[in-house]
This record gives sequence, structure tokens and C-alpha cells, in this order.
Amino acid sequence: MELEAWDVDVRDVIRQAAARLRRAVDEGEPVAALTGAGVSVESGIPTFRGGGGAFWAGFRSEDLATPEAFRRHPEKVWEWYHQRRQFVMSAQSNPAHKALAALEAVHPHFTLITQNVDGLHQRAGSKRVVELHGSLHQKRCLDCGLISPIPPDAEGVMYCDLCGGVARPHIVWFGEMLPPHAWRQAEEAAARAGVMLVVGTSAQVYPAAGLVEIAAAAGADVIEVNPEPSALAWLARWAIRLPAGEALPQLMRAAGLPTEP
Ligand code: BJW
Ligand code: ZN
Repeated sequence: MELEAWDVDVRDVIRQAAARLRRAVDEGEPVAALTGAGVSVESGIPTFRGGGGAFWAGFRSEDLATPEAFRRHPEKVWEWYHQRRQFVMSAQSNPAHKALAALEAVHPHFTLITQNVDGLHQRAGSKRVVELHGSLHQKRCLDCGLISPIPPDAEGVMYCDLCGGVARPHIVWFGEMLPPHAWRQAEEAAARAGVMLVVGTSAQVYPAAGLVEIAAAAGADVIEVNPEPSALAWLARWAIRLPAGEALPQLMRAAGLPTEP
């Protein structure tokens, strides 16, 4: 079988990136990964900026994922989030999630930072996940701030298990602060990292995208995994232009590392 020049190219990039990753693992050097919606595409979950915004019951996500929308129509916002939660619960993690879980299992100095709210990293076996934008599986009390799990079959407006106050989805909407503890962990991991994997994110939403800038400025080798260049592709030393579910297992294999936890 003849290889296209492009195949040779991508293989070469993977080989070089894998050698760098392997060196970090062998030397106990910190590695961080920042993931975005693209890592769950091969699980059937749509992205945010992939075109054709998510419509549901006549509302666009930009119209429902706001504090104003929640104040006006808490029942509509909750219904939308219940539906999305059911949808991700019916999906399965994919080889990209599994490869990242495998990296955590073999490398104690690995930090997985995700912008995703779907919980698929955890379902693939990742144990230490820094969730920057919250979780579809948790609610937060507007009165006392308690964060607690949402029962799988929940419906309608949610209330606090502790004080009975109205609860909202534990999701970071535009204009809101990121959970301070998660942000601190992410910032520290980015600043320490010798290698930073940037997987399936358009790198357009801040402050999350700023983590790539922090890592690069501190001298990390950035490996971007995305079929399309992100807004911060220029910071990447290596760019693997393949779907994450193909690229990450290939990267792990080329590094002589396991592809599943
Ligand atoms: C594949 C693939 C495959 C496809 N394999 N890859 C101007 C400048 C700077 C900042 C701002 C600004 N104006 C406003 C802001 C602030 C704002 C912001 O950044 N806006 C930008 C859009 C400009 N940020 C905020 O508001 C944040 N808070 C904040 O800054 O607080 C301080 C503050 C207070 C008051 C005023 C101003 C600031 C909070 C951000 C919260 C983000 N929340 C969301 C929605 C959650 C709602 C919900 O889910 O219900 O989180 S937005 C949405 O985007 C979601 C995601 O986590 C986030 C990131 O998206 P991601 O993951 O990158 O996905 P996509 O779709 O963009 O990209 C997918 C990628 O996958 C693509 O690159 C594909 O190529 C790739 N792909 N298939 C691998 N198989
Ligand atoms: Zn409460």
C-alpha cells in the first residue's frame, strides 16, 4: 500500500510528540491536558462552535445558558439541562477519553483539565479531573451554595438537599467566574507542565484558553490534537491534525504507553 505524503507527515509528528511525552513520563516531569468539546465528538456529543447551534424547544443554547434565562424561566432551563444530561448518560466514552485515563494511570504527575461538563472523562476511568465549567451531573443551591449530585431520573426545577432553596445547574455560564479551586489547580498545573496536550478545543473561550498561553510562556511543549487549527495553534510545537479518538491512542502507542487504563 502506498502512503500519501500527508500520512507520512502526520506519522512523523506523532512520533516526535510521542518521544517528548515518553521522556516526560520517564523523568517524572509534569504533564497537563486541556480538553474541550472535540474530545467527546466521537461519543456523539455535539460541539459548541461546530456550526448549527443547538436548538431545543425554540431556544438556542446562548439563550438558555445564562443567569437571566434562569431567573425568568427556571423550569425551561432545567428541562434543557435534564435533556442534555439524559443524552450524555446514554453516550459512551471513546478511545480519546480512555487514552487520557491511561496516561493518568501511568503518570502520577498528570493533570487533566476539562472544559466539558459531560462527565465522560470520569466514566472512561480518569480519577483526578479538574472541571473548569462545572458538570451536567451536579446542581448548586442559590441560597446556601451547596453543590450536590442530580439523581439520574430527575425532572423539573431542582431544590437544595440541605436548605430546600432553589438550585441551578452547576455550570459556568458566560460572564460568570470559574470555580476558584478548580481554576487554581488548573493554573498551577499549566505553569508547571513540561508538556501540555490541547485536545478538541477551539481555544476561544477565556480564561480556559489562557491556560495554553500560561503553559507555553512557562516553557511547556504544547501538543495540539484537533482536526482543525485552534485559535492558539501557533503556540503548538506539534499539531496532530486527526480526530482525538484516533490521535491519542496512536500517540500513546508510539510512546510505548497503554491506550486504556
Ligand atoms: C475535534 C473533533 C475531534 C471537532 N477530535 N477535536 C473577550 C475577550 C476575552 C474574554 C471575553 C471576551 N468577551 C467575553 C469574554 C469572556 C467570556 C469569553 O471567553 N468569551 C469568548 C467567547 C470571547 N468568558 C467568560 O464569560 C467566562 N467567565 C469569565 O470570563 O468571568 C470573568 C468575567 C466576568 C464578567 C465579564 C467578563 C468576564 C466563563 C466562560 C464559561 C463558558 N461556558 C460554556 C457554556 C456552558 C453552558 C452549557 O454547556 O450549558 O462552556 S461556553 C462553551 O464553550 C462551553 C465550553 O466548555 C466552552 C469551550 O468550548 P470548546 O470546548 O472549545 O468547544 P468548541 O465547540 O468551541 O470547539 C470544539 C473544537 O473541537 C473545535 O476546535 C473542533 O475543530 C474540534 N473537534 N471534532 C478533536 N473528533
Ligand atoms: Zn441550600
